[in-house]
Amino acid sequence: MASQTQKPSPAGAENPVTSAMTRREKAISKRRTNSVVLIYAPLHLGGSHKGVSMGPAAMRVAEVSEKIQRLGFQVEREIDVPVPPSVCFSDRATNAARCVPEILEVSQAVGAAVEQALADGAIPITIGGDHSLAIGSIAGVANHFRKLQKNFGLIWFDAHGDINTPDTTLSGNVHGMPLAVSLGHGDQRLTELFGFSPKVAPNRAALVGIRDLDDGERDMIDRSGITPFTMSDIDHLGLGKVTDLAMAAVGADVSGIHVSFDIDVIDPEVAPGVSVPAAGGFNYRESHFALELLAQSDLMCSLDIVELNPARDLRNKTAKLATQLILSALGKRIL
Ligand SMILES: [Mn+2]
Repeated sequence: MASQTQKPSPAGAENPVTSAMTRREKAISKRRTNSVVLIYAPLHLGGSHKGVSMGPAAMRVAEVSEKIQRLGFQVEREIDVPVPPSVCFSDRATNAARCVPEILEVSQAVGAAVEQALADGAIPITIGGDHSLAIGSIAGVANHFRKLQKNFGLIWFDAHGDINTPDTTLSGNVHGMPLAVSLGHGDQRLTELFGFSPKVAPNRAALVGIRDLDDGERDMIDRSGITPFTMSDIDHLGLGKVTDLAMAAVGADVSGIHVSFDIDVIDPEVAPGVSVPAAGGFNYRESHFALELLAQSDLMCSLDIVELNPARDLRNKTAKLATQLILSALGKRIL
């Protein structure tokens, strides 16, 4: 009989299925919050590719809100940030930095929404749109922690440096400048958003995954004092180790880490739906693993997912991946 062949479990041994459930329950119970606010910012004025304005719609098609709720989170609000018309876009007369007043208007709205979400105890997730929206989201995070007299760290995942200024830019596109702006360099109308600068100290900022830099950006990375991790570093050490090092570099004495995730950090074979693809990026599992590690640290306070360009995507593949990456960042686990 089966009952005679079954040995009683030795004391202390756990059923692997039961212990797996316990692990998951433990992970959920130690989350910093069970609330999320989704901020959709279909901003395309920072780059030359209008398709990024369809990013929020593609993420809704991929059911980002429903999937976050299925993971056990409350989606408290879904905010659609209005974007001004793109008449500024053809204005090459001010090509040092195009569409600054319009991007500033969007940044103010994004920043206010992010700050309010943090004040309400939620994780704001800003879905772009091009990367210039991070000027706003990081300003909102900075304003929140400044009022509490606390610090935050910044991990910026990107194939590109996004650290140009009007003096170094080759295109005038502000989506190549938001990291510089957040560190206090560049157009003063942007750096002075909410009346203080810099938004983040360079010793609390890391740039991960870079492989396509302008010459001016190389100098700026050297001079800025941020901690860079190139794709060569990732080849050498692995992305798990590099993510640990990035968290250690920015995470001393902080109450949270803002993650600004440009989908172009992923290899275009895996994530084709981006505006400025660069070969040689993260593979599928690496992309998830970096965000899983951040989730396990429970340090991520806020997240940007940017540069999704559905006009270049294949059957919404990249939006589906971006949705799954958000779930990994929020703590979705294999077991
Ligand atoms: Mn970027």
